[in-house]
Amino acid sequence: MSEPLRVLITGAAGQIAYSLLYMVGKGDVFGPNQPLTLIMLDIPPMMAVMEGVVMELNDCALPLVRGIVATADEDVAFKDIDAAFLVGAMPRKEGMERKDLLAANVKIFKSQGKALDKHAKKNVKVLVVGNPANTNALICSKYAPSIPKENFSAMTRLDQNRGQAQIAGRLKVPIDHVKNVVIWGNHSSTQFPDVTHATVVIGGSEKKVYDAINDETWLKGDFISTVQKRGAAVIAARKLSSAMSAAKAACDHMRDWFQGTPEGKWASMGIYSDGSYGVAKDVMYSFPVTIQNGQWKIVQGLPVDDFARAKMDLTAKELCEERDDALKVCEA
Ligand code: NAX
Repeated sequence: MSEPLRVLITGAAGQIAYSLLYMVGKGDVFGPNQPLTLIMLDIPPMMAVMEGVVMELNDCALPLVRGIVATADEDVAFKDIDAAFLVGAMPRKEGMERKDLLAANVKIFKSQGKALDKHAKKNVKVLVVGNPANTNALICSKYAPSIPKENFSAMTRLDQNRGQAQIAGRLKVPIDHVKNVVIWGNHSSTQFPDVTHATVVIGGSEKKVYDAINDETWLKGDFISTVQKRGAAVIAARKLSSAMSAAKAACDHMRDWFQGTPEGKWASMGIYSDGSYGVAKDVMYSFPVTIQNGQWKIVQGLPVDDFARAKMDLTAKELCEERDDALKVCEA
């Protein structure tokens, strides 16, 4: 057995972390033979709650968990970490404008970027879940210049999973028969869930999702808006935002990053844009990727029609605006 990996989960007293800690601790991300030290960060008022979560984690009796550190100190939390799930963020409060939320969260991710730069291993892999996830990941990376930009990412895997679930449900096939639904852009309502390149195994053979569903109006209409608005629909029903599904998506994202994407399957993740597909540079834009040996590569050469182009540009524009607003907050 190898040395324990040091894995940080922030927002550790929150609802996503409550599912995520268990999934990571039982080996869903780093494999069944990889021991772990779980490091939990939250803010001082949440220390008592976090202690309760630590009690429960201990009581889960997870053989891979060799140590637990629960702290409110970034200098402790980021020390020598191999992987970080940055979940903790300020929730939107009543009466708060979008820009107030952005400002509050940008400050958190600026501070955590600095802590990463100072304390983390240089090959640390960082997944930002806390919203606005793409822009938070960008800010975090900017304040951690000693860590390669490729090591920062934002989560759009929940959107991908939501898209695949919609298709599998409509075609009444198991979820793993659907692959390569792509999420382009921001994890927000401007994201573009794209099934143009997706396939499904149905009746024993692989078909394009477009042909299997044969309903362009739905695919270009309700399908897209259902995925875009799924988070709001869960809040309306549960009176709480997505948590179990967000934790599962974070695990899928990090597992693929560490262990690679299966042959022929793509994952969508928010990554530092190199300008592929004519997307603006210097934003964290969600692209389809394949991953080998811990390195992602954007899937290149997919045809982009006018419909897709317009949607890809709209979400890029929003990311550029978020970036500019966030940088103003950082520099103020
Ligand atoms: P909760 O409010 O349940 O938990 C958030 C936790 O973060 C709280 O315990 C809070 O004290 C902590 N926190 C706040 N500031 C912190 C700081 N500076 N350092 C460490 N911890 C800090 O929210 P939860 O439902 O767990 O959601 C967490 C974040 O995920 C939110 O920003 C949410 O919007 C975002 N989401 C992102 C998704 C994605 O697909 N990218 C989907 C799910 C989710 O909505």
